[in-house]
Amino acid sequence: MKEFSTANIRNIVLASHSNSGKTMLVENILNFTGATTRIGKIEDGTTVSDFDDEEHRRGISLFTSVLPVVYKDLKLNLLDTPGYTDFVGEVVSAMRVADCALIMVDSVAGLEVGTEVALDNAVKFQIPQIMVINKMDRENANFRKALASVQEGTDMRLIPMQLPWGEKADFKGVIDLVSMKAYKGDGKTVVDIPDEFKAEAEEARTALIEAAAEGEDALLEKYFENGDLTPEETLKGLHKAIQVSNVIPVLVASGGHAIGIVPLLDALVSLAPAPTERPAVKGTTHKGEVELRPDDSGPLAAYVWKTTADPFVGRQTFFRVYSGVMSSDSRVWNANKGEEERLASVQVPFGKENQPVPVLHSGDIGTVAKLSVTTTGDTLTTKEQGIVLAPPVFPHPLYRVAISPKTQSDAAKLSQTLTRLCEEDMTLSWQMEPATHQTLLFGMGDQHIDVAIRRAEQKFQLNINLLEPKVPYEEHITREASATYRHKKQTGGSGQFGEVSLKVFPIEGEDFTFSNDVFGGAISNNYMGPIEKGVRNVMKEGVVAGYPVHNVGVSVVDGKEHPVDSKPIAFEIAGREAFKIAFKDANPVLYEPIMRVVVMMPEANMGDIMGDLNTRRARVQGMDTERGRSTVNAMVPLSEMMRYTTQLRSMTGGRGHFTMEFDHYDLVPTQLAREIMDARQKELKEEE
Ligand SMILES: Nc1nc2c(ncn2[C@@H]2O[C@H](COP(=O)(O)OP(=O)(O)OP(=O)(O)O)[C@@H](O)[C@H]2O)c(=O)[nH]1
Ligand SMILES: [Mg+2]
Repeated sequence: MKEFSTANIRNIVLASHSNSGKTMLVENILNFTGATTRIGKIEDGTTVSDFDDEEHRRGISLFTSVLPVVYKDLKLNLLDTPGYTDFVGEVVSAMRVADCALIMVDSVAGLEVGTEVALDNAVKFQIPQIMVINKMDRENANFRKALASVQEGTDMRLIPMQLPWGEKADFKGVIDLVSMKAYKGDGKTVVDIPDEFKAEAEEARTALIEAAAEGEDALLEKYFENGDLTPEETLKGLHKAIQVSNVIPVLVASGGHAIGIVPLLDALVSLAPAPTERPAVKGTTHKGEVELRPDDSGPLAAYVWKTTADPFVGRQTFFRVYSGVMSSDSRVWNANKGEEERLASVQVPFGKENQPVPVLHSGDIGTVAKLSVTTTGDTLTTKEQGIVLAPPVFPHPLYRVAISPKTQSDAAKLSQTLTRLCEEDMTLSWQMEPATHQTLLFGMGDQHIDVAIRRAEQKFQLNINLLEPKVPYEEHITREASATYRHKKQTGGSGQFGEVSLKVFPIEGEDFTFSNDVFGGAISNNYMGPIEKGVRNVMKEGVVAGYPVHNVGVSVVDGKEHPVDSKPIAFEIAGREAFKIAFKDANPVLYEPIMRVVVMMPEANMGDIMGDLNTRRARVQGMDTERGRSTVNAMVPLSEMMRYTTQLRSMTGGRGHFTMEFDHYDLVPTQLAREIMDARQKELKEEE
């Protein structure tokens, strides 16, 4: 690929609800511009963008692909994101580095949850937007209806820049409201607007010109004077308007059938801002804040927005240059890690391929292979400058599963593989839960987890079983109790003897205290260590429900020893058993983690959500409704929230979201605690 300088680069993210046709639009654009010689299909797993086996298996995009398209001397870096909710992390990371968003809408479905997510993210990242009503060839396609439904769901102003030339099976092409011409099929053939569309086109053009005039004061003045703008002025105005106002120009296409490709590409070229037109980017250095402009002569600052780990291909690091240039065969400084990285060759990504180039200019997106310490969110810069660019805020993964390695060899590579998988994906995380001895994997939903597990299997040969995650309950006691236990084994050989009397009592503020309160030396001091060890071991495993013991004081009050048979192990066992008996007698209870939960949903779902929260033992602490969106704050036990991700999605048609963080531990209601304890005792019996 030839070299493109900053002014000739456009970074455009494609975002929408799943299935709106992003990947197929890109596929057809690639073919139309001569980048490929054949058009792949989703169903056959042959598109350039969806190259991963898992994407083929599922027939949807799972990862963002970078597809540069050369058109009219510009390089359009198209970032094809997945629309399926679980993979929203990919959308967030792509939006972080894009200068413009192409929001796609299915002409039959109209506004969908994924449309809202795409629009919300574009607004959050403050990138100008262009919309396409796509799949206009579909049975039941309805441009006006789709447009109206999206308009209902957003404060942005949707202004058609094109109209469909026919609909459904009769969709022939696109009527362009700037040139006031009709583009047939892919758009290479341009004709006059057919008579029956003329009136509609004139009317729509007026609205478009008005919106364009808002882009610049000079244009607005001219529009007031003449009542019109030239096509050049209209494009110039729209180009500005999408950057400074809340206008979204709306295009029309049938990407999968290559209808409307030329007018769409033309619109992208005229409307999408160059990197130089975007506001300066803020970075931090040890000297303070710096403002970066996409300028080759500026200090190097390249933000790493994506990493892929593959044991065969090696690690691929995707970056966007915000200032300076990235050159092959050079050294850069990873300011986050404080280490130097050697770049062999910088590359231009094209789906799964990478083409080495000597240099990538400011504003461009590229990859580099086999960096050693760099991970997503890092900044590559020079040691002198040490610039750091902030990563975006990713949604918290709240869907949890427990996993266990299938074999010994899987166990050996478990933590390393999980760490690598989580490095690739900022919405995936893992941790060991000491209270339940489980390895937990957190993701955005069941599909996300499923993909991660399959990747672990296929890429890293790590085989894992899925388990139900356990709630990290705690065992506490509520009153004082005492017990004596004698451990005695004196038949044949060397014997064992130890007797311990101890007292347990609830304490606050501290997890555990242990004191030697034996009078008159009934047992010698050096058996205290083993007794404490015995107690501590049971505390880890729990006594009544299999969960760790907390907030317990232990006082050893008496005991007996034998001049020959007493040894540390005997006292360890006696201490352990005495503790268990006393604990059971001290009215044990369970404590559970209580989460601070915030649920956000459309107002219409409020009643259902509140009703449902009630069944989850929630304590609602406040609610609020603003412009059709409601928010509920509540304290809810974690045990009731284990599958909330999926349940909330189904209650709200995917429009509900929630956040959740640990707040405190609280008492489990007696009946429920009884059930958990009984289940554990049954399990222990079965193990015997
Ligand atoms: N009728 C019609 N079908 C289309 C068109 N474009 C794509 N499709 C089909 O719609 C389905 C989804 O297309 P994709 O391109 O994978 O949609 P996407 O937006 O990339 O979906 P995600 O990757 O899940 O976000 C596939 O079966 C396509 O063949 C179109 O213009 N018209
Ligand atoms: Mg796709």
